[in-house]
Amino acid sequence: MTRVLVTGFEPFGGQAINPTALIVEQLQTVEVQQKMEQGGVVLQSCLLPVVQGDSVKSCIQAIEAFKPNIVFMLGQASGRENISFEKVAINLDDFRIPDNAGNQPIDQPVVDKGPAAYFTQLPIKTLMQALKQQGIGAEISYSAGTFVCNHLFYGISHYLATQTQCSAVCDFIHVPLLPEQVEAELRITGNQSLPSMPLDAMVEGIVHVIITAARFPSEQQVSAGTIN
Ligand code: PCA
Repeated sequence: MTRVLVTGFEPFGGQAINPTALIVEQLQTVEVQQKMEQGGVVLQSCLLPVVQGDSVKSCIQAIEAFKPNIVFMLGQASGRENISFEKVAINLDDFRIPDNAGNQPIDQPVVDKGPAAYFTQLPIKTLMQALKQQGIGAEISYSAGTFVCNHLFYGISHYLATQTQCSAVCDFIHVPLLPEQVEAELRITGNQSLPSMPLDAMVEGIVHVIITAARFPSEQQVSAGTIN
């Protein structure tokens, strides 16, 4: 059995909901748990605060208690159209808005004297193709931003690379807004016509990603490069 930990985030930035909190809730249903069992997966999920430092600490606690083989961290990315697999975590906090505890670091490292970046060890192009074959929009992203999602991705990548008790691999996955968030986001940010994805598609996609990743497939040699 492959042990998979999935994390979601609380709402932030003036939104009342975060799709990843709802996804994490849906992953706990009996129906999903049965699919996981059939797919050879022991799944645990938890919710993290959108807070510098605390998000990483809570996730490390969950890792140490559950001892996963794979960690998927989920976050909301307003403006993204597809489920996006993050390739790279950078050692930089440069928060556009304060986090949920009021922290707003500017140009600070996530980890003092840590390496500039970590690449995910998971075969994310294979995972992307698996989603596309299901008819779910998916892409590779080469920037997780410089807010709490990147902070968590970098913090956990660094933790897994530097400790010896747990040999898990991790990735960060950004999801679009839910349709019901688009109007609120327009009010909050003034951004018009933001793309969205229904919750059912997100849950179906994340379930498929977990079961595919648990087979530890090899990476596909396809280009997913972008110029932006
Ligand atoms: N998205 C934010 C932090 C929490 C979340 O869901 C981000 O992309 O950094």
